[in-house]
Amino acid sequence: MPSDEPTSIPTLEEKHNGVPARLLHKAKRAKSLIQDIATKPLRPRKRLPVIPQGIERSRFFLAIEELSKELGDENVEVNDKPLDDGWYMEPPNTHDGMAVTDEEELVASAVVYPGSTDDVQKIVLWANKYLIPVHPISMGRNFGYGGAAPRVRGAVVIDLGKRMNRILDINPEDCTCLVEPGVSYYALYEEVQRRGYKHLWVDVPDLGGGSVLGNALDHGVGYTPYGDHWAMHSGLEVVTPTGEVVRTGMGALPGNNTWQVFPYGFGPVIDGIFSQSNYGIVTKMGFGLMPDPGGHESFLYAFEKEEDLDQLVEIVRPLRIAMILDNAANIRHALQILALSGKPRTAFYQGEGAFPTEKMHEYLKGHPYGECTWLYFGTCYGPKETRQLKLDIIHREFMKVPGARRIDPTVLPPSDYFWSRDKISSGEPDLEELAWVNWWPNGGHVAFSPVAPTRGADALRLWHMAKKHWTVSGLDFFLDFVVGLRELHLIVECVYDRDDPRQRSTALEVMRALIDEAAEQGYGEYRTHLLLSDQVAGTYSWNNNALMKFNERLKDCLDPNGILAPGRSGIWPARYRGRGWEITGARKSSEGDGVAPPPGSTKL
Ligand code: EUG
Repeated sequence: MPSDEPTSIPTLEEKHNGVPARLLHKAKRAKSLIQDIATKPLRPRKRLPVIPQGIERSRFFLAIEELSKELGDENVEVNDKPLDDGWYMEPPNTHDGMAVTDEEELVASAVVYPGSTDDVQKIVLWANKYLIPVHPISMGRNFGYGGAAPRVRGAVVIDLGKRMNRILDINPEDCTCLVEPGVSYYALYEEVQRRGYKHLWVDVPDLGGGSVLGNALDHGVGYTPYGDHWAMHSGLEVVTPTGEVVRTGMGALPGNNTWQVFPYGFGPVIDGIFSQSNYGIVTKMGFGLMPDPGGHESFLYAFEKEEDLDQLVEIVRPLRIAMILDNAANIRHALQILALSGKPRTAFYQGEGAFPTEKMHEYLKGHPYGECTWLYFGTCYGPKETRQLKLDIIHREFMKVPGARRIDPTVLPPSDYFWSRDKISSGEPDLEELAWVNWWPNGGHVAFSPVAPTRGADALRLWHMAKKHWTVSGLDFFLDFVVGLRELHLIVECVYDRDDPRQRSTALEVMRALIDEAAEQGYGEYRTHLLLSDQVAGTYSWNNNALMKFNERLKDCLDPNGILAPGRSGIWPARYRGRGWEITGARKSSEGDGVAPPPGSTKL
């Protein structure tokens, strides 16, 4: 890692993806913790830039020159420098800063910076002219799922966020907003405060650096009662792969004043085909903002035994569906609490293999949370008398689990992670969640994210499945059971040293094994890493892959030249299909070109 001073961290005033000034001290601490143990060097690279398959080198440069003329030289950058992984607050836009394969595999040939929807159209038309694959990112912080990386090596990354980062509207009466791709949760929150809209909350995920628009497109989750980001959106503006511009919902009606208040408009709701897809580039998106409910109170319960998960989840289901539990449940495995200290694993244990459970319990004895296996972080909303009714029911129900303990927040120090969850659950984005990536030097993470019904038996089955692979892999997993409303998303984050090829390939292999094993038992992922997309898409195979066939028909119709994010969510355009681009697990990555078709395949 380059030896930057932690003070070089850009703030929101300086950069669209910077850190709010009020969190700069936390960012400095996080960065220096990462730097303290970083060992991964910048490596020299060969024959740059990487050119996408199917185009001559000289023609590629000609195309780049033409685009530079259209957008301005300063808005087209060839990726010919060493791959600097940066860190969360200073993420790369040329590759995945947490690569789980050889870092050269998923890299851009160039990055372009549109300044308007017009510019995005120009880029798309250019890509069609030269048959160059393009890969849009909002802010590139899709960490654990591929970051900023394109699936097709050498694709041109369209970094939307750098210049398209305006908050176009915040409406304090309707409680809505309209944003461009480069608006982070940090930026939106700060702007709401700056305008003095104290009654408006922004629903924020565990970390606030992500794009509000991008997170919703990827079906991200937050922790106020408005936690389902996709469900809370209203209205898109989209550039299609052939360069048309479409507004969805009420946005199609000229002169409307309802774009952000009624998501459906008239006719088919096409918004869905632009989420987790490669059918269009979303340039504007509207959202509902929750009014301050008049108070909130966070709570924390600890559960002793692994098997308690069964009873706990059975208790959670009816309470959550009835919205007595009024934000997304966050049930964490206690090992993550050790990692949230920001200390590396070696500070707790120097041995090989999965972290020993006894060790975890030993350390927790000295922690304010005490010895336990699961922790439930939750929040109730409303004025005292309203929320107390809910808190009392929750307490009565949770305490039915033998050994359950309520942890009194008033005894927790102000620096405790609990207070970070309390902020996030009341719409204030934070930065604490980063700490666990430091479990290993050069820490990276990749997620296995299956969906289950909120049932004890399912939660337990997924836990046992994860635990088996955790033990065998020898890497550690951080588990988070998040109950949206009726469904449970289990998030298993596998952490690794991204400069250790053995750990990286173990992490990827264990993800592949989990995806297959989960599918055999009827579970599918809600989101996945771009290298695992083909495999996950393959598990959604009902009726002879009818869904993928439909997706492919849409793709070929909307993107006849197959230029937009080929392979995204396992959807390959006709030009690429059946030529060896799909990675389903049988093929191992190889140095440098493991994501392109193997030798002997039909070229594009
Ligand atoms: C997290 C949550 C997610 C996800 C990836 C990570 C949080 C980790 C609820 O969805 O997909 C602490």
